[in-house]
Amino acid sequence: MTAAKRAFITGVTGQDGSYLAEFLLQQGYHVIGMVRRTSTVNFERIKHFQDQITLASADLLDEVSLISVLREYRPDEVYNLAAQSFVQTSWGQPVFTGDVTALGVTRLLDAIRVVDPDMRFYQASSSEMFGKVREVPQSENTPFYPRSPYGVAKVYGHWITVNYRESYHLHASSGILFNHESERRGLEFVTRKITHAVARIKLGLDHELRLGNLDARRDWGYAPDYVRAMWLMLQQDEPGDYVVATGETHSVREFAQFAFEHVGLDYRDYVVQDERFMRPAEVDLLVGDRQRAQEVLGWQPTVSFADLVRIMVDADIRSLQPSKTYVSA
Ligand code: NAP
Ligand code: G4F
Repeated sequence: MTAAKRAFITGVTGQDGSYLAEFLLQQGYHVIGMVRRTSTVNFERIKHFQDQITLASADLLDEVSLISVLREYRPDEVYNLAAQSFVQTSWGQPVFTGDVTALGVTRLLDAIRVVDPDMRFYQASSSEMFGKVREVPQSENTPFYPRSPYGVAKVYGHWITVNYRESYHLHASSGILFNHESERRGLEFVTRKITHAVARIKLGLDHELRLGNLDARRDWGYAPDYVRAMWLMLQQDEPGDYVVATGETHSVREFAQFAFEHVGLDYRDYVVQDERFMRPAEVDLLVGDRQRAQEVLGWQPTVSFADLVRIMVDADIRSLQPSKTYVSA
């Protein structure tokens, strides 16, 4: 019998890390999830399978800790999902964002180079790198024009991955993932902010939802689909970069409209525009061209925009009203 493959995930406590860990467990992997020290435990997203994975303590800010955990666990595959991932925060904390989201990638790549350059590497690149878009739709060949300290940090992380691939022949790949959401999405991101507010309003717990730019457009997919693409990239003979997207774009306004409609309400009665949630520089339109991922990886999304909104609203209603059965409009 061959030994189970070992996968090391940074950011395992986050949305994507939790779905990727579950996916890899289903594939028979031994999963090692990297966690950083916190004063209270934040294992909400992984607690239902925590006993099936190994937790390893380290931090993207500390290279020695990364070398130590890689030496100890000797993974076959390393998935770098950890980041300061909230765009709005990156203006308030630009240096910290650069340290974790940009230089953190170099620390991890360098740890791989030192410990075992045969480890395969996945970098969580982002459609935020396209920013003020140079073409529509955006593909692997579209030039980057980031519009936030977060986007700039991700461009650095992307190119240092390419550089280590070319300099040291690492099997290092980047997934340029467009926005992907789920019932595990952080409450500060606009989709979950909307679905959580819709649930609270429907249940009589709130009366309004304050949002920023309603006209921004995103290519929104379902997170469990997207972690499958990460794994597929590391199963290829050759490393590479792939856009992962649905190919559809919708505005924040449409997301709110669909979410309120799902519970029989009109978003115009509840949504209030609030300057506090506007950004110093906005990414107006994202829509991805996933042709390469579809042809080479055989990847395509399985959840439509309308179903994504429904899944998230229903989950928020269930979580706020766990003892009752709710029938949506
Ligand atoms: P998320 O929910 O915000 O999770 C981020 C993870 O990073 C958390 O587990 C967090 O740990 C960890 N982390 C932050 N700083 C760290 C540090 N210094 N050392 C170690 N761990 C640290 O993000 P996500 O939505 O799952 O996204 C996963 C990755 O994909 C991120 O790199 C993000 O930038 C990128 N991405 C996301 C999307 C999307 O639409 N979701 C699209 C493109 C790219 P704590 O729990 O301790 O805070
Ligand atoms: O949900 P958001 O905060 O996501 P954003 O900025 O697109 O970033 C997410 O996707 C990226 C991939 O493209 C990831 F790399 C990144 O880590 C993160 O996961 O905002 C989406 C849009 C923006 O245009 C924002 O201005 O929604 C607009 N928006 C309008 N009102 C709002 C709000 N965003 C938030 N968070 N809160 C609002 O009240």
